[in-house]
Amino acid sequence: MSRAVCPGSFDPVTLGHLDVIGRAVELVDAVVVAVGSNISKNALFTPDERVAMLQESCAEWPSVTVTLFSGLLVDFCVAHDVDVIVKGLRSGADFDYELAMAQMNKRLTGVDTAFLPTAPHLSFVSSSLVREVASLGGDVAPFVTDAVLPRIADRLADRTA
Ligand code: COD
Repeated sequence: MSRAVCPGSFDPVTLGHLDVIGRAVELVDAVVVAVGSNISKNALFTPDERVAMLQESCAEWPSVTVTLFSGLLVDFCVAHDVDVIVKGLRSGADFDYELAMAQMNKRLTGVDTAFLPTAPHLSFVSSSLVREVASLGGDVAPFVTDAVLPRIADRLADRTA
């Protein structure tokens, strides 16, 4: 059985992430979506909240499981029998950043990384821009699922209350 991991911060999950996860579903038997549990200063959602949003967003794919991870991604891969890391590439900047990580991960434990080119209509979508646009009052409905949208609004309302 082939198993891939789609790792990320997912703060919050966007349609760009889901496009990559959905395409990974077509390529392997099982997909583990691994949510990094490090909390950055600018985080909008807790790791557990990100897992919950991903579980809702991936409910249509029975072969997808969502879990938290901490520490090295390659250690997670060994512990969960992951054959391949799947990442999305939006730009040359993504490639430069991801290439070194892919090579390091390969060197550490032999796990390979497969890159999926972003869907053109989602190439400009990132969690950080969604957070910024939403926090400044812009409409992010085209970039996230119907389940995620109200959670962003609620969280931002809590922060300004
Ligand atoms: N279209 C296509 N792909 C997209 C889009 C989009 N619109 N948006 C995001 N993606 C892709 C990204 O390119 C990335 O591949 C993935 O989705 C996740 O993106 P983010 O932004 O949610 O997550 P990142 O990039 O912050 O996650 C980084 C990791 C947590 C995966 C990374 O830091 C990691 O592996 N950390 C573990 C520690 C470790 O092992 N360190 C050593 C590395 S060598």
